[in-house]
Amino acid sequence: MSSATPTTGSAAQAQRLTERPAWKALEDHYATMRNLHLRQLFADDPHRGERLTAEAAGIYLDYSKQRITGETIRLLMRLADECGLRERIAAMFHGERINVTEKRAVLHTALRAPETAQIVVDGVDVVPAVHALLNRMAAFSLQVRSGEWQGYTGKRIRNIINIGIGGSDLGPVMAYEALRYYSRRDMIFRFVSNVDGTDFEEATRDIDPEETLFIICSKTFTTLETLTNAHAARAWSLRKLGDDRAVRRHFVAVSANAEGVSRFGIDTENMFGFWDWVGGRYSMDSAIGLSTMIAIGPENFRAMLAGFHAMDQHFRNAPFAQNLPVLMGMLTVWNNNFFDAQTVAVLPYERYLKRFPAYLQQLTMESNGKHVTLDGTCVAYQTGPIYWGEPGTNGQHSFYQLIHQGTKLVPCDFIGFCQTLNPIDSQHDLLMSNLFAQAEALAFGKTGDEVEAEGTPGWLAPHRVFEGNRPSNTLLVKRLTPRTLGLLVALYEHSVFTQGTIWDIDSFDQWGVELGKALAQRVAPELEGMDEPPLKHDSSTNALIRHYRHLKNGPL
Ligand code: G6Q
Repeated sequence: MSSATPTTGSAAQAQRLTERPAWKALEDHYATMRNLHLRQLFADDPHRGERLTAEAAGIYLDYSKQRITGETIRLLMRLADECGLRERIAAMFHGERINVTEKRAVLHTALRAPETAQIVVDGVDVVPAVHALLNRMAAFSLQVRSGEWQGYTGKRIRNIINIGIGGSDLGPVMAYEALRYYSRRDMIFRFVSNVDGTDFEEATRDIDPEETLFIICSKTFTTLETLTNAHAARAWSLRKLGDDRAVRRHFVAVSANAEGVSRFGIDTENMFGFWDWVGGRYSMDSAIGLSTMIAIGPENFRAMLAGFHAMDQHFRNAPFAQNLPVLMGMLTVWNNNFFDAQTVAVLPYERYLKRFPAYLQQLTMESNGKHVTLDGTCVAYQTGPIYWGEPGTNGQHSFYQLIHQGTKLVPCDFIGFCQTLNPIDSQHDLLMSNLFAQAEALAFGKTGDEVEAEGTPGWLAPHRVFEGNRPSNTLLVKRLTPRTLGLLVALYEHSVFTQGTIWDIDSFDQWGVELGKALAQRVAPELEGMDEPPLKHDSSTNALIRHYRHLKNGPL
């Protein structure tokens, strides 16, 4: 049920976050918690490690290594209630226009709703259209996978190149890498996003245009990088294929802009659409996931959607204190706003999730990197933290030093799987022992006494002390499958929404990307040609442009 007028936040939002009773109670509570050590908290409660956990749909969350007590959770849940989280969740699932600055509904959850669901936007049930599109994608994917869809010269398609950027790239790349185990190994999948010509060149230098299909992914079909690369792709294809008619067999588009697609020369019969209620960074299970579906097949893609949906249901229905996204979101608020943690490290102990932190960077930071509330007032508190990370164990030999002994508090999300997809001797146990050990070391550290008892000389002892008390979550999942990937992504999506609701910001717009884009359009013509253009920027930008032009036009 969409509302005709934009929702400007529930009545609950009228009160400022820092004025709320639960916020004030959390401030008092923080004063009692800030010097408490996890060593003490675990000593006080022998069952803490079992008690402060939650499990849903096959994901086990251990949050006992957070600097919290039962009281912290109680207060955080009270804050969630006071901020109207329950109503906001309902508003999102019902298709209200909760993206207020763009006046849009936010319905990525409809993309994975079962056929039996009914979700009405502007008087129309969107579920049949979602499934019709999924069926078209499936039919096309099967044609490509079986070889029935041939290139212009009759050759089988062996290479899929996805061209898109931001939300039209990061989800597809992450999902392909994450589910590579399930993918067609006799096909090549590549992703071109950057306007840097190197991206396109390296993706195409060793493949044959006769066997290559480009998927041009752009919701707006106006994005500079994507259109530039799409033109490069057409020129590259036609250099070998020679005939404009070849475009039909080698280019498909995913877009909401049919006019733009046909202007580019792609037959709209080869276009997969989507809707304005799907935000770019929430679109990996829309038609933007076409490359994923071709890679892993429609059945696996649907299993991934089922995973997303299971987490949606859990988020919508589970009591807050057992609700994984709510717990993770509220713990992030606790660390961010009370312990003043500036970042969150996401540390998957699973090589296939190597692009997961990069994917989460857009999901979290484009969503919650905002400085005004829904009604345009400047916030008086911190909003979204910086997300970053790398797969374990590699990170251990790099930045973990700072997490263990640096002066900054870096809350960590460890993610591990109990069954490996690639068993080699006992390597998986080794990998997982590192995950468990790192979370343990961060929480409990090593005291000066312990260091001395090992016979460490006095001058070295301070360097070997680990103060501990560094918070982490551990997420354990049985096995990495399309379904569990869907569960994990939806878990973070809803955790982001939970955080945004508390901070009273619009997690679904992205005005912060506009200014730089507009300025680049002004600069671009100033870099061209041989005549020195008049420059009207600040002295730094002017000098940089002159320096660039000088070297660019000089000898090699
Ligand atoms: C995501 C953003 C952004 C968007 C890209 C690509 O939420 O909206 O990352 O996905 O700018 O946009 P197009 O798909 O329109 O090319």
